[in-house]
Amino acid sequence: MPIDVATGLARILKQEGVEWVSTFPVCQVNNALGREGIPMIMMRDDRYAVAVADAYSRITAGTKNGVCTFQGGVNAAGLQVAFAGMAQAFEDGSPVLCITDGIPTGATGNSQFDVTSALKTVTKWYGHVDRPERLPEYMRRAFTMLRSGRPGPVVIAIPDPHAQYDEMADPYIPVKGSKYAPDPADIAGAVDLLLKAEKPLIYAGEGVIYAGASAELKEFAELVNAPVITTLKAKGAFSEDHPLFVGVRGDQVNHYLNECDLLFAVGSSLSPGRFSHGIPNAVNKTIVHCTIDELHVNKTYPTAQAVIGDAKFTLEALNAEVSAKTSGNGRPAGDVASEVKSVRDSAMTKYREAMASTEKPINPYKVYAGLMEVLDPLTSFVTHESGNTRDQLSTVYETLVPRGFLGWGNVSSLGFSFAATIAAKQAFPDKDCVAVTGEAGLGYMLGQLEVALRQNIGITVVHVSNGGFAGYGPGFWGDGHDPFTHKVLGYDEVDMSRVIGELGYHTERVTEPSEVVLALKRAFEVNKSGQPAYIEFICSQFPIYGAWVGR
Ligand SMILES: Cc1ncc(C[n+]2csc(CCOP(=O)(O)OP(=O)(O)O)c2C)c(N)n1
Ligand SMILES: [Mg+2]
Repeated sequence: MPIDVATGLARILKQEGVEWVSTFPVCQVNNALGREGIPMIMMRDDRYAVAVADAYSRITAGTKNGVCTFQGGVNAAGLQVAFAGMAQAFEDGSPVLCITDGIPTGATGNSQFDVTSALKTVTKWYGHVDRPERLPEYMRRAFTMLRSGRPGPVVIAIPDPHAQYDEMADPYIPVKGSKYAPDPADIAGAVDLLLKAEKPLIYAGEGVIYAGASAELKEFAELVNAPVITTLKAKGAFSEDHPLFVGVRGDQVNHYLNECDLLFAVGSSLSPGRFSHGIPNAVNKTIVHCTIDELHVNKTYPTAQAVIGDAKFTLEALNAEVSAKTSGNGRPAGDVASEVKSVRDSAMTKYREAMASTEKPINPYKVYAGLMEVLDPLTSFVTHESGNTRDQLSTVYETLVPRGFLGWGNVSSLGFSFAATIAAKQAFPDKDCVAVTGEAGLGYMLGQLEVALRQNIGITVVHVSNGGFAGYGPGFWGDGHDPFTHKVLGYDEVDMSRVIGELGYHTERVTEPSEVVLALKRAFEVNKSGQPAYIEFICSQFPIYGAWVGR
């Protein structure tokens, strides 16, 4: 049967279980998606089209693949804006499928922006479907890349959506991703080092979440009786009410990163970046590095023992090896958990005080305490923005399950939280989904707010409204680091709750600390009927949070 490429693509997406696609027009395959009955969530710009699909892939830990479409080809305006979203997905390793128009044969080389070379810098794989009959082959390869190895974005470019091919010549069969288990000799080496160590520390990364290995991580931590820290992106990989959980950041994390003699990393690239820890005094520590990709082994620090493979297979093998070498007893218990508790309690004291604050303007930690009081950690989704909401929530917000909180950003591109809550509501329609933002993130998402109304997506945007970029300008914390660029019109000049209320959101402007919990409850109540909410909390600038540990 002859079929056009765009229709073939739509059918393949359905075969692969794709339930919806995020987009910003025009992309030449969109009409076929519509005709084939694939719902489209139309965002209001191309970066957000990518970001929603990207977030969906993250939130579902790659068990589903977010898919987006945007304009490309000879008029690559959409693609140039979408580029920012792809760069972010590539930076954070998100398995999102991006579909765009390809440059037709005979039209290459006419524009200044070189699509092919640009896309190769932000993708795991770039597939330009140069002949219509190659569509099934390219889609098989795309889904193989999305579901195997280190996650990352994949682009499919379609130069001619109307070109015909024979659908039955190479019938499409959905592909399965593959995982690999580590070398048993590396597992033995890792466990030998671990059992020799006096103060091991487990450093868990997002690979644990992608591998669905939280249960295996818990078993491992308990068996070897070692404290656990998680990266920002892995927040929730290890239940934060567990007695061996140290934290994501803050003085207690500093304490353990400094005093450990062996750092046992699982599912992390161990890259010291802007929003992650360095390993202090690394030359005097033993580093065991369990990762899916050799790219990260021996990066920055010498790796004493690398273990390359899927985090779940790795942890299963580690658990078996530790049990075998310790007659099933694991490492002796000692008083690790009680030490974790006391180090953690003393580090958390100042934040717990801020969470109980009754001062006005409202202390931002009071808002986070309200979220923790109102939300059920098992049936809610919270995410941060770039700025203090990231730094503060990742210091104090207690997460009990993977993706109960989405931490994001090796570098964190402002505005992503709105995309993340839109995606979260698709992944978990029954969960309360909340984005917590400051002024800057809100500015990015303003143009997108209409989407939640149009699509009846009942999410809540919590705005920590403090009139500027906190800590950038002067205050009780000192001079600030960007004193020339920190002020925006604040709550005294603009009432954002009225602005956004006019759009049709349920909005409130909260000045009283005693109203925090009640306002949040009202927001989550209206969300149930599909109405989005925006709550503006009039807050102080309070740039206090747990630090990242330096090298
Ligand atoms: C795309 C992008 N550009 C620039 C930045 C740098 N940046 C990070 S946070 C921030 C300002 C945050 O201020 P606000 O949103 O008011 O949050 P607050 O810290 O005051 O709660 C800026 C400019 C960024 N993270 N992402
Ligand atoms: Mg602010």
